[in-house]
Amino acid sequence: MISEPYKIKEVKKIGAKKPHERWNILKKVNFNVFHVSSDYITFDLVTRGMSSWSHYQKAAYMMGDEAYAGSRNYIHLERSAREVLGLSRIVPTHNGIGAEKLLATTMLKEEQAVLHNRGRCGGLVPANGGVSINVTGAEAFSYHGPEEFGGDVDTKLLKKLLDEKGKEEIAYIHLETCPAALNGQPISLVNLKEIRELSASSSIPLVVDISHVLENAYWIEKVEEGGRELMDIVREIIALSDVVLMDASQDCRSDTGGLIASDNSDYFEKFKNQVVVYEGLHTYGGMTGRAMEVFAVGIEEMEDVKHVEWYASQIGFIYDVLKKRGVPVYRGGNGIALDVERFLPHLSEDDLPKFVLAASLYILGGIRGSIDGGWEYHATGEGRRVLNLELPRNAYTVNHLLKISDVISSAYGHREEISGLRLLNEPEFVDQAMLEPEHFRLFVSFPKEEDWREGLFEPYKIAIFEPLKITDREYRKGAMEKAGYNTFLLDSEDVYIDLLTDSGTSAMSSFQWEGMTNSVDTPYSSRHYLDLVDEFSDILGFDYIIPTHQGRVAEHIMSQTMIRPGQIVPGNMYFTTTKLHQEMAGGVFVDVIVDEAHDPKSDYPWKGNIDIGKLEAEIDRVGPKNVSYISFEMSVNMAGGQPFSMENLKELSHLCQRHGIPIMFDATRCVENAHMIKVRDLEYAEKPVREILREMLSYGDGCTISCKKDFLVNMGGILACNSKELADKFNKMLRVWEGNITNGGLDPKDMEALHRGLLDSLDDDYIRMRIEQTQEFGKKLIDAGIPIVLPPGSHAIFIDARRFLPHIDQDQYPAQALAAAVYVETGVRAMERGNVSKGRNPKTGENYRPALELVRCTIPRRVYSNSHFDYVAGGIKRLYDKRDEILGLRFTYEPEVLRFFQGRFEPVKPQS
Ligand code: P70
Repeated sequence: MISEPYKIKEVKKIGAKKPHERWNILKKVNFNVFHVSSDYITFDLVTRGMSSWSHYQKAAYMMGDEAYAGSRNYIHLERSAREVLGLSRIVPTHNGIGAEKLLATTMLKEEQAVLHNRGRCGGLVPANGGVSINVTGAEAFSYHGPEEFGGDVDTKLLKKLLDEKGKEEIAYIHLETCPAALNGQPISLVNLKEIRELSASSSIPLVVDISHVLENAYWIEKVEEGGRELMDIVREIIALSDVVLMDASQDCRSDTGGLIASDNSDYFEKFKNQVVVYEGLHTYGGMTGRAMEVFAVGIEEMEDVKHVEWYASQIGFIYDVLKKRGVPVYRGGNGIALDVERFLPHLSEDDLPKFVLAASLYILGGIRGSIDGGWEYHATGEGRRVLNLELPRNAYTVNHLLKISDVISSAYGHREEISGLRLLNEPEFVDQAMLEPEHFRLFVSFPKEEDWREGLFEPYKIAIFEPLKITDREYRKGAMEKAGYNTFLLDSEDVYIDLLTDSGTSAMSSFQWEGMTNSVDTPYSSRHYLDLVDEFSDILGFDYIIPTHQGRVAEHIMSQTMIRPGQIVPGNMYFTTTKLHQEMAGGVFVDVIVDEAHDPKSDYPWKGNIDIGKLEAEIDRVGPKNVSYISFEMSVNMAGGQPFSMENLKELSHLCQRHGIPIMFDATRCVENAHMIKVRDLEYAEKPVREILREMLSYGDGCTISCKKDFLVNMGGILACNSKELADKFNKMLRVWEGNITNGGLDPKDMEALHRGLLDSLDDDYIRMRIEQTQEFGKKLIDAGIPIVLPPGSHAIFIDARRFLPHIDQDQYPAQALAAAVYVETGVRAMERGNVSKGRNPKTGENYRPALELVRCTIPRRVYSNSHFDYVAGGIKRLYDKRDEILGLRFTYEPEVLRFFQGRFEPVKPQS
């Protein structure tokens, strides 16, 4: 699997600090990473409660009934455990420890032993007077790799102990699937079956912790049971156990929760009676109703095994990168482990190398490894040998993994300069340890600039994901036929990667959601409205900010207010809705964009510029009074997402000043244009995007914005200007056409999301990453020889269908045919922007046959990872290699207006 079986639905900011800042942060907490606040952590490599939820789980979180007894959520949890896992009798608990507590307090008597494969036991066995005995082979701590099943029990040793001690002295056998302390090394099915027999013949109960059962089943299928269904293996493991424990925060990706289950009615009765002592009632066990609901959905989603396959491939990816770079690393079921002894061989045990490595990775890259529990174990016991870096599920992208690998390999490259830490107190637990650098100096050298990959990573992690349906070619062929070869008519459910538009398709951030959750409802004035106006006015610099429900309404109001019938409206290439509203107001749109914009092969960097000569000629032709305003679009959509330059804008501003003509921007993609200026104009290289944007807008008189693009919301628009007289006119229309002047027809929640989306969009790291993603995707296509519009733009890549399919005449709609073929080949949805969109000349009835016959692959913000784009580029390349097979299309149904939305087609069979 090369790309995620999900898309990103909500993102959460991650800490971004510089190494020297992190050094100071770490010093304040006595060089113990456990105590660093998560705000300063970039990559928290611990799995418990750290995975991302599916959007169904997020919805479930809102559905807690919070009844004390017999809640609906418990009934749901009980049903999913039964139906998915075959567990007929469960007792819920507040987390994994809660489940183990019920086990230890009911099944363990003083001085009895617990035989286990857990690497390290928690404190519950000793706390209840028992002794834990590790029965894994000596091999377990040599960490070969998951295919070696390091979680296996030494069955000879087990048999010996069972025979010697018997059921008087042994309480139970406690196995973990992929024990975390053993770097998630799985246990084999063969071994499990042998243990089952031994435990049955000695009448000693077998307890299996299934928190990591999916990863475990993954390796069983790979090595022992090729071709078998993973869930079938999971259910077999469960059926082998007398008692099952589960921490909901692992395979089920919950934040909290757990359960204990047993078919044995005696055990079950004991758990049920004990749960009221320690956890809660047997129908909630210390979980909120909403936590049970999330857990229940998590169990159901275990059936979607492509997630565990993706998880394994992510771990494999990071492992392979590190291995190739010579770093001493092991691969486990739930992450990787670094071999401390080989990483820092020059340090002695007294130098506390494991803690030194943990602190170094934090300082160098904001990574926090997983170290908690008993101090002895990590400082002097088996645990001292490896530093586990667990990978949360569905939370990080390939860029994150590369960054993590870079930090680790950079630390490894400088390992000899790393010196030790020493202990200042006598801790019993890791969280108590206070450390300081030896020799009173920095114990790790800061990286030199050149040591770092230029590679970027998203300044956020995945908070919520949406699972995607993976379909095959045959299925998609049928779906495309059903949709009449028009990608607009596909069900989004049948689409794997949706590149139809970047409009309203962004993933919101938890920061945006936070504001929406605490919203007020009123159609009149609200803090959401007031904050929105303040923030936009401050950032854009316009005095009057008027919200609208989306962009085209702002265009309608501006056009109706500012255009006198017969006036011309010069602009840098048309946009459909903009031009439509200008014409409806009686204006005549005149395209004054530079010629390069119409040439897909030209790689001129400022294809969004206005040709000042052309414009002057127009002004001379009609006279300045007959020009209503200049309609100046940022990051010109139809030209391929092409920016204009600050120089061009300044020149335009001079010209318009002279003639008294207003400049009204379409600032829909203004942040992207500002970033392009930063990248392509040396004078602006060091300036924050926010400042560049402010300067750009200062040369104009007002703007319309479809906020559904750059401002990271799913709905919203803005109309802005500096003139009170104009604003009054805008508001007058707004009241009639949209809603109140205090909401423009927007839900207050959406205004709050917009206010916060504006702030999110001006994060320089984010916008750099966003545009780099588009550019990289463009480069991949260019390298594969695919003809695209040059240079790659900011919000989309446009494929030149004429050059892709030279054998198809434009009247057989090559761009339409190509968009359909891309879908069938890859499950990716793109949009036709060519002959079909342009329509027919009403006089002649002929198609316009425009110069640009394009397929637009538009990139939603914060939704897809670079892995997704590797997949898309690979698929388009495959299609390009068999492009001769693609047939032209003809209409079977052709609407009179905007035919691209509803039109239906069929392939034209070649004449033999
Ligand atoms: C797209 C979307 C919307 C848009 C725009 C610019 C530069 C204004 C608007 C309108 C949606 C779309 C619209 C018409 C045909 C196809 C697709 N562009 N200015 O996918 O804003 O949608 O909020 O009313 O790009 O490019 P709104």
